[in-house]
Amino acid sequence: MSDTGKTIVNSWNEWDPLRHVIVGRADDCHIPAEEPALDAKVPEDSDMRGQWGRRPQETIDRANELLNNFASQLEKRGIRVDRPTSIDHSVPVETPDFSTESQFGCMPPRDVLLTVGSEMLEATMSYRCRWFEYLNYRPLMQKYFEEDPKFRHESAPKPRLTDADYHPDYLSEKIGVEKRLKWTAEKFFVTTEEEPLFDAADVLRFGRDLVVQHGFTTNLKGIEWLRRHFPDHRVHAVNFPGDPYPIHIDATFTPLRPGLILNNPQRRLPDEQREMFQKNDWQIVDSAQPAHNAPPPLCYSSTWLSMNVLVLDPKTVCVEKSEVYQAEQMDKLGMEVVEVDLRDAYAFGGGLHCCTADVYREGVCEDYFP
Ligand code: ABU
Repeated sequence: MSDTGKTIVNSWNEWDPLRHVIVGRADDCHIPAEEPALDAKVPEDSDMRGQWGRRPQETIDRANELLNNFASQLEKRGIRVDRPTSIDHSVPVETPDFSTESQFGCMPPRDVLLTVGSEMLEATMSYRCRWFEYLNYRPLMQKYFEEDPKFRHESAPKPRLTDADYHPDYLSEKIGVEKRLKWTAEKFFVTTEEEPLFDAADVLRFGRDLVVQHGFTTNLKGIEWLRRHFPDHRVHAVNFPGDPYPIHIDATFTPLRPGLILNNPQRRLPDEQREMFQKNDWQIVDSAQPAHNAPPPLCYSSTWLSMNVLVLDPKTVCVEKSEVYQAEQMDKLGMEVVEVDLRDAYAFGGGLHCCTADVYREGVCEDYFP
């Protein structure tokens, strides 16, 4: 154990100056075989339907090239970057309750790791293929544990992910967007309330307040588990009825600095959930439109990865290079834009926020909503 007493892990929000971050790797990423929660997210007209197996090597190499370049860009700005250690993702996930043919990958870290202050919490996850994904990050967790005497390494209870965790209505081939929108407006999602489930990327950190999306990957029991796990925080459940495939909050609701949030104009936060922001004079503005009409090939995510930006400090933000409308909006909002080429890595699980996980941001836990 280090006797230097150095603080390695500290991050309370999405915008304080970033000093240390994890950037994912595309190594050995797989398109997993069909399974309930994953199928519900794959858009009905997607080129991914019915396909699975290891991703083509040339796409893995290209994604790694872009992720490595992004890591170097951050390092050149003085930010320490760590990378996961890829496990063999071709190994099936087998538990007494289920089995899948392969895993997913070590992208994107934001889905798995939630940093709150000096704690890094491994999420339960809700896809069977992602059950062992935390193992890619264990060497880093061990290192932080050795180096930082205050680091809290936590793991949420592993879920059983039996069929009881998923609503069978979502498993039919063609549901149609209209019905999906009706269901999501009614908060009828693919995951049931069988046991606590959450992905870390459904959580946004605003100091004392955690804002958590209730959707496909996080259920109400998962939100309640977070509430009990973080007793000094206020945990708020939000949902975005305009999203027919609601997973992960970070292409929907993007805080840029204290007092300013971008909201996806197709996935507006309902009026009754805006109260805490309005009462404290926070502005929620519609984000710019994406620059693309469709996601890249074999991509789970929507075109709204345009707003999946990484804030480096309250005046500086990384925006994907081709997302010209988003960059223009950031400029008008007074942010310095750092362009990052990442679109060819989107298929591996997301954009600039997704493909990172905070380790250290300057600052302390503040109350922005007194
Ligand atoms: N992981 C963020 C993806 C959200 C979206 O597809 O819009």
